[in-house]
Amino acid sequence: WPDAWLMPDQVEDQCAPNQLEPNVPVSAEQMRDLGICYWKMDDVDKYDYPIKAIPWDPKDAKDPKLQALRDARGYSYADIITVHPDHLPEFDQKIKAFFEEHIHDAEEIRYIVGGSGYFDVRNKEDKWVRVHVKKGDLMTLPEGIYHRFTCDEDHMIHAMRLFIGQPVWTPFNRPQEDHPSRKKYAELFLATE
Ligand code: KMT
Ligand code: NI
Repeated sequence: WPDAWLMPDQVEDQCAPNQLEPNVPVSAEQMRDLGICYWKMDDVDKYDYPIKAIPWDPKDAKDPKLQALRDARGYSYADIITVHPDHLPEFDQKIKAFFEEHIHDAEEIRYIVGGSGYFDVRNKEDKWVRVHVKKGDLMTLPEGIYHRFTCDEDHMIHAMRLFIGQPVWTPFNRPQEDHPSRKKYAELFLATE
């Protein structure tokens, strides 16, 4: 599992690690309890993923582990997004939007094929947990979890975005307490008994 830690409520530089003083690590088990799934993928470099933001057919997956995951979970769409000022159109606007706290009405699936970055998710106490994803990490965030994304200090990430069916990336910014996806998440993962 990737490194993860608690964050302060407010940050000055979103790309800095922003650990508490002293650092409070968050375990794989705690992340699993929030509904996050994780796979360490083998040999990313072997499969030569395009490093530009282009659609990419998951049927072309030569990686048997990715193939198996796709089959098991029904992922039928994939593309590759490169978050870097020279590669992402409207970079400034996008990076700002990624860092707004939001939910989706579907699972968010990211396979990091190059670079690194931070996914921040809210834990059960509504505190930010920062997850440092790197090349080879495949992580899913469940439907309805409050989260955000930022580059780290290397300012470069290539991520395969997978989806079941026609992709919809629409973020619903917090608050969304009445959104069906949020209610579903709360019932599944935040219920007290
Ligand atoms: C998201 O959902 O925030 C993104 O797609 C960001 C880029 S994926 C590393
Ligand atoms: Ni998102």
